[in-house]
Amino acid sequence: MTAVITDEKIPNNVNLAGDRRLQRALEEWQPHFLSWWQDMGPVGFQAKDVYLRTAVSVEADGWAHFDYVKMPDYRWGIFLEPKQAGRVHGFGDNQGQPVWDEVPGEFRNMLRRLVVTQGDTEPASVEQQRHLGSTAPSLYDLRNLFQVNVEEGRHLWAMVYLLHTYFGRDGREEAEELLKRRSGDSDKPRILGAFNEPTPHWLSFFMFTMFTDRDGKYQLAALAESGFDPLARTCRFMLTEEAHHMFVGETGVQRVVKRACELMKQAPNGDVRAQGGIDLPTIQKYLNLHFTLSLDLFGGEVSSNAADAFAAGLKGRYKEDRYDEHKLIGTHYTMDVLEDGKAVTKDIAMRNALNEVLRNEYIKDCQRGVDRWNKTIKDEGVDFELTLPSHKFHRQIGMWSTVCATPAGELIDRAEFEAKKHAWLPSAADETYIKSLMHAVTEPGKMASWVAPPAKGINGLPGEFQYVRLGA
Ligand code: BYC
Repeated sequence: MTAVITDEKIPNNVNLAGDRRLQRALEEWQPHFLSWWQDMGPVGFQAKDVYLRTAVSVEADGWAHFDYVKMPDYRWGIFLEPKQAGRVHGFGDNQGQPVWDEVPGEFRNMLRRLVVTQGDTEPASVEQQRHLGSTAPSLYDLRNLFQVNVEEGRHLWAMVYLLHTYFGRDGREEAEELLKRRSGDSDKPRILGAFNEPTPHWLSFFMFTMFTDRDGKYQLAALAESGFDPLARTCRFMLTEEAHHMFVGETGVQRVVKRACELMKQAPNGDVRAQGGIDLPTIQKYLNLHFTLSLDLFGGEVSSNAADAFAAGLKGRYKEDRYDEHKLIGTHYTMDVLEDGKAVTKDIAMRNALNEVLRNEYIKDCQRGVDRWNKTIKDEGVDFELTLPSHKFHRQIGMWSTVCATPAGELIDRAEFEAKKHAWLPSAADETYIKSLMHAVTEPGKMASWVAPPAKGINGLPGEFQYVRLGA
């Protein structure tokens, strides 16, 4: 069961060949996926050899194989973590009962909605990033972009496998719809807000992979607890790949921060922009933007959807087994809520507060990343600190979307927010400046002016390795 069959049309460890109907259905979906990839995937590099990692096993040691591959030939496959014998529901109303191998009828719609929402984000991010290849700051970064893109494509396969296998005709229809919606399209937008925002340049890409992919980590971890066992096993393996995406984001921003510090020290007046770098206050504005867009992805602060999904045993908390109590009846969460236009602290029934509980775990993880960036700044001998803005600042989903707040979390009126917002969020002029820096650097080992080289290469290879063969 756990061995991966790689010589089939669709590599898999789910014995696809043993279910001819399913195999046929997925083999019919495959050309639609490839046609979407050609139309909406990375622009301009489809015929190039890229040094990519491909999942070939679900074993922790040696699950990946690295080699040159042309992206349309990437072996997108279906991999589930091995089944744990005797696994039981870890939380919710059915805690202690055996997990489900089939979709429970009464929760079918809720489960399909979760799978479709998760699935929709994967192609959306590829669409958002499709133009970045032509301005990559190095071959190393170009390769990392494509690695992230092909793996988001595989994550789409993971959700489509669940839709085809467990949801019959409507699952197949949803799988087609996943290829029809388009990021940012006013007629057929992607489902969640942040996945309709543009990723117009590499600073956005690094912030996106730091903050938005990290939402992916927390949502996948919550679904990895699911009592619907195929979903749990699928998400567990997806998390293995997700770690590299957040690495790309965190180290990407860290390299921009390091370069800013180096340039501050080089010029007598410390003017980073005059030397083709991105100054720390501008980095702070993009941090503010992408962090808050990602906070929205956790949904409303008080949510009956979250309560229902937990009660049903479909979506748990981050690392559910760290908690002592798993039913959450009669317990409360103390949190900030908005009442008569004012922020007050209240006890909210725990099941209804679960989006906020997950968001707060996520915020702690983001803070750890920001602390590492601040260590870089300190090590460079520069006096500056990056900070995460308040969860009340610049929100578009949930209760804080109805008010305006400063990055420190003080509620202010809209006129004051509008007057000050470009001190806190990127302005059109910032955006023009950042875009003016974006030029492809294609000589192996060389970097654009605004970013420091990585500490090490991919898979133990040197920084000057030819990660993408542009001449090929
Ligand atoms: N934008 O009860 P509420 C990733 C809707 S990222 C637009 O407050 P709920 C990745 C909501 O659908 C992880 N609409 O929230 C990263 C509902 O609509 P309906 C993706 C939104 O339902 C980088 C209404 O508002 N995975 O993997 O508890 C690259 C009230 O909802 C938004 C998942 O999200 C929004 N931001 O929570 C690639 C996991 N937020 O039903 C990939 C699956 C809420 O009234 N999804 N709404 O029409 C979920 O668990 C939940 O759907 C959410 C929302 C956490 C998103």
